[in-house]
Amino acid sequence: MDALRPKATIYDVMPLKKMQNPSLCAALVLLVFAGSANSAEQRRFEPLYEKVRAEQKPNIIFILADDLGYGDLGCYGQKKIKTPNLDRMAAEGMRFTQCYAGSTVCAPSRSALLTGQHTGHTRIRGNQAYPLRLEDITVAEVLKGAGYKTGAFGKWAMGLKGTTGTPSRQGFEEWFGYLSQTHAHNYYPTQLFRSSVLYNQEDEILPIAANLDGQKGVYSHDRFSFAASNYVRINKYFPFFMYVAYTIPHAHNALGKKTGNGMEVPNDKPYSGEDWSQPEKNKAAMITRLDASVGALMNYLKALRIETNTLVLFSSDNGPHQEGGVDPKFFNSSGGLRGIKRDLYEGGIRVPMIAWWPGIIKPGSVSDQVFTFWDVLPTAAEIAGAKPPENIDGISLVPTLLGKKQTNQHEFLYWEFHEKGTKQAVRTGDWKSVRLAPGEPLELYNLKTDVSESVNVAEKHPEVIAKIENYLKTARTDSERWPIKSPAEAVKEKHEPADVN
Ligand SMILES: [Ca+2]
Ligand SMILES: [Ca+2]
Repeated sequence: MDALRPKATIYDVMPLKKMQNPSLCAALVLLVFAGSANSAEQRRFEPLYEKVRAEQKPNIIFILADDLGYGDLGCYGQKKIKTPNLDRMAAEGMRFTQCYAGSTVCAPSRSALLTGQHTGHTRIRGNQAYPLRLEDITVAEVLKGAGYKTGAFGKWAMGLKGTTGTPSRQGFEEWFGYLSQTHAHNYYPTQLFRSSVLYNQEDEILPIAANLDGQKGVYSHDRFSFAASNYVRINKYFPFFMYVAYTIPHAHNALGKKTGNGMEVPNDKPYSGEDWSQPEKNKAAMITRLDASVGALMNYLKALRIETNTLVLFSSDNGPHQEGGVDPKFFNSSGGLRGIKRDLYEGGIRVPMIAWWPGIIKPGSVSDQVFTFWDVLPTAAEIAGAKPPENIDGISLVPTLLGKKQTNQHEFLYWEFHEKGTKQAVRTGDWKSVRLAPGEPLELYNLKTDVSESVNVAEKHPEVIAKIENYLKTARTDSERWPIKSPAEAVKEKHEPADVN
């Protein structure tokens, strides 16, 4: 696997910038633990943010889990699966209770994340292979334009080799991972793809000999962690944006169909002795392994002394699955919310979100600010001092991260989902509305009093329904590939639904 190990480069002998100065870092760390939440302290945090930005543009890391539910982490109420590092990340940073993924499955969720547009506008609105176009502006392109180094590792799903949607054509200078999401189901692939400006490679196939002939020599997740820490080390003297799209705890569906256990992981530690089914033990082991990887990266940022200049965001692309032999109820993976992956109820789209930035984000904060995947691009752009594209749906959440009042708020949030016909959902204020098929009545729930969406109150609030119907008139532009369809029309279409996740 030495081919994957970047050689020492000119970057490694460049002088330290002031932000890497140990005494300044120590001063910042002292500030973090200095006081309680009051406005005087808040006034101290703000100039620090400006000072950090003035020294060097802050690094931004986005870590994405795959099908991790709202209730799968200890800091979100999980009782059985151990996630000490993510819990620590929340204790040292800000935990969001109302974060929404872009969609309820992989590809459209990532399209919303990367383009700053919800599924009424973003290019990719379903899981079928369909590439981003060159004119689609990604967060990587925005940050690259602001002088950032850009790298992505893991699962891509925004375009196959040879299309306009590959990472190297969408702003990422360094890339290593799976281009196809179906390929990404296999945790022991015999090959992966790599692109690199540094090494002049574009979607070159990287054979993994250790996995040939059914061998299980290299677990891809571990290799992505390795690539991520290398990327940070090589780019530590530059502002960088790194997107780490892990595949845990997604099921290996084909393996699951064959053996009944698609939860593929090197071992089931530390759950081997539990009285659970093997797929559930493996699922827990996968999540704990992911947790350890995130912890190692946080420790590495501290060891490199760049943690006070690096915002790390951790989230998941959609709710928990019922695949590979697991039952999402077993660990209460939806965290008490209604529904799972493929639902537009909260369990399908509400996800964990932890923001960590020692010295800038107040430790142990919990925010009920609504945070959507399409807010990531404008938030990152503001931090980088870049101008976001005009046709986005997101808003910058920098004020929230800094503990300031968030005056800019969404009027409404929107999702559409196109498997077995089109489903739509809207959230405005505390109201959440779901339409299960075109022409069906809107369901209405008050999330403040009924977060599990158990009582449809549509008939009692015609004025809210009228308002949401009005939003729906302007919420979307038509998509050639994903028009609004009834279930009957969807059945007629040959290539839908594809068995990809
Ligand atoms: Ca997913
Ligand atoms: Ca582009």
